[in-house]
Amino acid sequence: MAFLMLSYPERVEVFRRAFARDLPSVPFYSDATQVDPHAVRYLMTWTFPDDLADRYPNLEVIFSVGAGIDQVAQTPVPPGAKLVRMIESGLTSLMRDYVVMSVLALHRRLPAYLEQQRRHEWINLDFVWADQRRVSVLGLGELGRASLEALKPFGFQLAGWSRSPKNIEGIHAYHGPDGLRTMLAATDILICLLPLTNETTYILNAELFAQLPRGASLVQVGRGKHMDQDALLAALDSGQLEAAFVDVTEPEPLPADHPLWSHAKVVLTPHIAAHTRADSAAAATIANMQRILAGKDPHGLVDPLRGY
Ligand code: NDP
Ligand code: OXD
Repeated sequence: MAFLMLSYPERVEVFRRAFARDLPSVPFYSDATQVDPHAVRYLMTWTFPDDLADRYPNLEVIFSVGAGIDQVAQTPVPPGAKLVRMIESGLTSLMRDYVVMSVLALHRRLPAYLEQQRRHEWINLDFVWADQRRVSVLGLGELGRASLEALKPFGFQLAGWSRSPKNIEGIHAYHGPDGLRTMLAATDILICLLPLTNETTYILNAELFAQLPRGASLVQVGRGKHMDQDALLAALDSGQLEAAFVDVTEPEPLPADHPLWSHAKVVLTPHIAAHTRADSAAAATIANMQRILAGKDPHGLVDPLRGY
């Protein structure tokens, strides 16, 4: 039995030390040429090749190094193998920070003030009190819920949307297509924290933007393929949307001449909202391995039918 981790050396070293200390019964490898492919039962990686099942015929669990698993959605998983996405406190805290930063910046109209600064203008813009600002999250999973919890102390009116009904203290929870329509009509700042699936591809489109109140703003931290970028540009240019933080694009990076690079109403960041932290991810993975070895389902088990 072996655990093979394919990632960059600094991260691998942290995992190697953690496995040696906390799970010495599971041999840990990071060099695919050094391990008998038949012994590999557990694989941690970001992407994997199409011939995975032939290479590692006894694979039982594939762990994604990151929270998303859309990068492998089209790749065949060996029959019977489970797919597990990353749930770990370091990644969650980074996302929480990014969402709070961008929501506060949009709430206090930072993109408009930066534009005024570029024009050497000293003008007080209208503002809205936090308790009158409606902030909604698409996706009430690990990252959506943590972001909403972090926004609570500011006093915003908070809402979220998921596939299944939820009951979360202090949050208006909506679900399904009707719930989405109702939530959008009462949203000033919309955050996308959905997984990319067949159902959520291009969910941020002209029709959705039109359902938001005029002058709403967007934080796009899901995946590039969630958003029709031309629709975003049109909504910003028409004033339907006031501003947007965009962390994920299609493609990444954008071509040098793409209008999103220099749009005055857009803050563009290079897919840095969150990433996996080696030490906390190693601890979470070892805890998951202990669950698996005890015959339990790991946290973050992906449902192949739902696609997340
Ligand atoms: P989870 O799987 O924990 O949560 C997903 C949420 O989305 C769930 O609440 C789920 O509903 C909801 N959802 C899924 N499909 C639908 C649908 N069709 N309609 C309504 N709701 C839906 O994911 P995480 O919170 O861990 O991660 C979310 C995403 O964040 C990742 O998949 C990735 O795309 C993105 N991400 C971006 C990063 C960045 O740096 N920009 C870093 C890490 C992640 P239900 O609860 O009912 O199942
Ligand atoms: C992730 C990411 O999914 O970094 O973890 O986007």
